[in-house]
Amino acid sequence: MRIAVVGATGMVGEVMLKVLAERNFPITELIPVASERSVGKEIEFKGKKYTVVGMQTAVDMEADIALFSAGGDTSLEWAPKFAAAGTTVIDNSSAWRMDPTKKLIVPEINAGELTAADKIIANPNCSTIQMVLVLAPLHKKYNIKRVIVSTYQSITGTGVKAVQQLENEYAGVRGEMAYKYPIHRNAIPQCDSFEDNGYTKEEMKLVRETQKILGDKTIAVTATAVRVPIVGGHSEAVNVEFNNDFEVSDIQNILHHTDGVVVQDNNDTYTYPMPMYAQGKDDVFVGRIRRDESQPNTLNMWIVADNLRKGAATNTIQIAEYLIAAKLV
Ligand code: A2P
Ligand code: 11C
Repeated sequence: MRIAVVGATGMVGEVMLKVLAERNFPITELIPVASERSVGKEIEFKGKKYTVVGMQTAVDMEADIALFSAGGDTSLEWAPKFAAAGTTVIDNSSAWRMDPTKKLIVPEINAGELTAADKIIANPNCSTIQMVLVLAPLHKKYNIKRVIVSTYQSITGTGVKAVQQLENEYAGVRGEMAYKYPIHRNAIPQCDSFEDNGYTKEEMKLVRETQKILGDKTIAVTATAVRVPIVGGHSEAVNVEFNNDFEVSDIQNILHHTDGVVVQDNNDTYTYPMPMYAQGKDDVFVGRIRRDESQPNTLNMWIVADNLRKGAATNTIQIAEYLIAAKLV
């Protein structure tokens, strides 16, 4: 496979290169792509050096698959051009996710929807992926009525600028601010910009993307997304009300047998998911699984994943692996 990584010099792009190497993805030619600023720069992949090319050069190279993580505007402009050249685009930005003509894929849940005609495929938002991976098997069995989610999101979701801001704050150095406020010793109840309804875009992604991936618009979701000074991953407190009753032990058992999910749930040994342990891992970790005693058929959970891995690079690459295995590229 000839693979273009668009945004290869960025935070997610770098993790994509790492994950491609780790998984021994079948690459015959790697094409690192970034903005004109980076053209000619060298990046390393599996001990070899590759030169970064610009967008039009990459389109003309007609790769089999392009993994995009270069922001929404770049995707809106360039993904159709790659697709027109015969390249299948898997896009990690929010540009195409809610487009009714595009599929929004978490491979363990809905890769079966993909066909060879899908030339632009959307990768969901990081905070959505880790939540729906846990919700999907529970929805199948107990039917979800409503989800209330509060997130504690890593600064790596914002990109290099945010990591730099936190490091500057640690060091007491003045520098460019990724956020409107200091992030060190703080929690900022705003991820992404605000929509007209008073929610942030990140909060509405959790609502809309969950309904699209689970294929059920009747699932009610409400979210509060908060940025915290953490680098290892996103954490989520998730309260789920089902239409049907459940046993907590059955929930644990289902999640034990769910691909991509690891249950870490033992109060006696203080075992629960934390971003410092999720960092660098491809799984989604779930714990603190307990009944919400305030109303019937309701569950509380704590879900953690590395937002740059399963939340972004790993999920994108798993979609590419599926396309190859199913002979759709
Ligand atoms: P560059 O490094 O040349 O700016 P992050 O989200 O970590 O900041 O990374 C964004 C990625 O998207 C980088 O690889 C960046 O390249 C790339 N990128 C940003 N704007 C464009 C653009 N207009 N065309 C192509 N790539 C872009
Ligand atoms: C965050 N979820 O942590 C964002 C990052 O829609 O792909 C990715 C934004 C997106 O802030």
